[in-house]
Amino acid sequence: MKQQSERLSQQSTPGRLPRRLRPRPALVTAVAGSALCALALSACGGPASADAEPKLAVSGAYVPQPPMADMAAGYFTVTNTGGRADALTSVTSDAASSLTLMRTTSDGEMQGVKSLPIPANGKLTLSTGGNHLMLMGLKRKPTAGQSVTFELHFAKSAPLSVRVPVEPATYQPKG
Ligand SMILES: [Cu+2]
Repeated sequence: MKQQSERLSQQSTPGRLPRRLRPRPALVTAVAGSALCALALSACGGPASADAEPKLAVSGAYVPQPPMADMAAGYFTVTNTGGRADALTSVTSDAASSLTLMRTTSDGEMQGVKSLPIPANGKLTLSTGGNHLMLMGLKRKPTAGQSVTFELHFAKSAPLSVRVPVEPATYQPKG
């Protein structure tokens, strides 16, 4: 009966609380919110070994404003938090008729490739001087402040559509 009497005393307490302790509804909402966050975290952040599928996300995508109107480059990172590898097999865009995945060899030469690997629990990075996307047959010259759309196609995962900002030619990505 101890619990019941505590509950009773709690119920009767608010009326006697000093004014500064009264905004209880806000407090209750905050607690419920953090409980939901904890649930979501435990649902999504489980051990990778229990997850035999690739789980992909795209970040840091941009197109530097090209010097000429016939060719541009695209850069982005694909992060795989799943326990299975995947591969980027092609990219399509509303901005260009021909997009080619390229890698830069150790001699500094560019080479078109059919796909780029995305390791399990790893990432594929397209960045200046390394792997990149070449856009040819531009429908119009991409200008800083605009954006284009990339649709990324993968060997296993469903395609991902990404809105990609056009940055000034001198843009340096952070990190
Ligand atoms: Cu290239």
